[in-house]
Amino acid sequence: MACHDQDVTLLSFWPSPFSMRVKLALLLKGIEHEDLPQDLGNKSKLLLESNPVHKKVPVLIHKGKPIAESAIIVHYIDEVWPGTSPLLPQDAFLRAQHRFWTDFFEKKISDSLDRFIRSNGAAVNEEFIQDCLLLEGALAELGDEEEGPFFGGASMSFLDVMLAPSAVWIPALEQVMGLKPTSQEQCPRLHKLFGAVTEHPSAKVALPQIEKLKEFTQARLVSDHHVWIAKASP
Ligand SMILES: N[C@@H](CCC(=O)N[C@@H](CS)C(=O)NCC(=O)O)C(=O)O
Repeated sequence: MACHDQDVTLLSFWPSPFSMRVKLALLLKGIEHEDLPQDLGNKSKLLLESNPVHKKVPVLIHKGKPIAESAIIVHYIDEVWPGTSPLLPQDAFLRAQHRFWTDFFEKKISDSLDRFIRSNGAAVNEEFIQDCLLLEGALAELGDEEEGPFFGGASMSFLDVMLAPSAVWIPALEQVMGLKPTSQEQCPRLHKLFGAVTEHPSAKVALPQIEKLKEFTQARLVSDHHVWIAKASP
């Protein structure tokens, strides 16, 4: 059931994987919100005032108070609107595992993808493959395959929300820039998870179509790959 009158605004940018995470968490929780797409090439006063430290999206403004950084925002959403099934596990050890693998994803996998893009597809991605294999191991250990494809089993958990944008970004980078991701044989569970993400009703709304991301990536490559994120408009 949707939560109304919550006074929630999301400052976002549609290709941003970090914005996608927050949008997905809001949709999973049924939280009514206003989405204000931002022009990152010409940052609004609202964005600069709401995130004066990093000046980046996403920012969630709840009752006039801004919160920045996607993982912190999703955590906040889960605390304020726990609902019947919180995104973070009840068990403290499992919660720590979700934070650990989120941190791992940011520092290793997300960083590899970023370097790949910034080097115009030239960076060797053997490290990326090894890191995906480690994540596959974590999914085999933490996610109950009989319950469902996600780290959270049948439903998306915190870590699934953190990883979800990769379900559209990795294929887009593969098809436009020649990224070589892991095969289905190497990472069967991750492939299943990303497949389930693309089929999930909330993710279908929160994440853009792969085709749209491909067009975005292609256009940025043609203009200037060094500033391709900053120059884009929604
Ligand atoms: N660690 C941040 C990363 C946010 C981020 O990098 N946002 C990008 C869009 S994908 C941005 O706003 N870039 C504008 C800029 O760097 O000036 C998070 O998790 O929210």
